[in-house]
Amino acid sequence: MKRILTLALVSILSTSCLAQQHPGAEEFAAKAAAEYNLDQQEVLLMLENARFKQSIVDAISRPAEGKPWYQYRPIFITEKRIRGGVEFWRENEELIALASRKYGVDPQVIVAIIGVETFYGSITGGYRVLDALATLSFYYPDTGNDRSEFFSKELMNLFVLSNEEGIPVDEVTGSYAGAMGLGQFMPSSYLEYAVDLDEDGRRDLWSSMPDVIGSVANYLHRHGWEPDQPVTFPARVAANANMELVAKRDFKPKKTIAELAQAGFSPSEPVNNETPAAVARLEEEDGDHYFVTFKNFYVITRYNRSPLYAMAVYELSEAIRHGFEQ
Ligand SMILES: [Ca+2]
Repeated sequence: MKRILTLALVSILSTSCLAQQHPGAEEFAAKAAAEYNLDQQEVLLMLENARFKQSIVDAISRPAEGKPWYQYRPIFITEKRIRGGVEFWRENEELIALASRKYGVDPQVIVAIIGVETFYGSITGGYRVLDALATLSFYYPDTGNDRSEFFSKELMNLFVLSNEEGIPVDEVTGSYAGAMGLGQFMPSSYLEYAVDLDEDGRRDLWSSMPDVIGSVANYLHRHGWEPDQPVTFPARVAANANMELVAKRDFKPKKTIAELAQAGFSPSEPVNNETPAAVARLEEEDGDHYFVTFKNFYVITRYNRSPLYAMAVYELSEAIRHGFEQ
């Protein structure tokens, strides 16, 4: 009896220490119980196990997307990554064809996303997702853009995911931002878009290649991918073009090609006048370059908001397709 009391006391003491260690943890656990029907005490104990990581704070403070395009591009568009993509496609040809057909997504884009995210599974991130999400929920650095609420929701979804799918919260690894597996799915995306393509009864984005490939395809499909349609073309820009139409964060196509032409932006290839599009600007060493972007470009930005990311995925996908068809 005494031993049980002692254990209970240790548990209570460590729980109260935790509140000091992670500001907001008690509130988080209460919310987990009230809104998600999770075990409050279990969540608290798990959070106690979460470690603050300065390296995660440092990494989120200097994302690659802060670079100009001419410095960002060579990170992802390399001979090695193109060759790796062709090999990955050949190795998983039937699965990729199956997912492409089933979800209506061009195969080279499925390959390129996995290539940009994790180099086809060879770099999936060495952080515990629990540490990453707890650090970014409770200690988000002052970068002028506080995303702690976003990460707090993802931390909650990690507990939900663990509860629903039996994924061990304190073991799973991912990126410094908490993205998991070969396709780098955040917990909310895992819950919403992961699929069990190999039909073994569980969605496994770490070690089931069918589930990984199917889930990436399903993610793009659910965000509106249009198969066999263009992603982007370079734009010809008139001297008096209306630069206010250049998108910064939101690449949802809101103008027709005809309207953009009137505003001074025309795609380098013929496109139906009624097609919705947007305009992106990317910085090359010799100055700004402009692109007419379509629905599919927007869909890629659902994976990562940066137009640099979408352009890198697109360029890599085209280079891989070229290599694959040779
Ligand atoms: Ca499965």
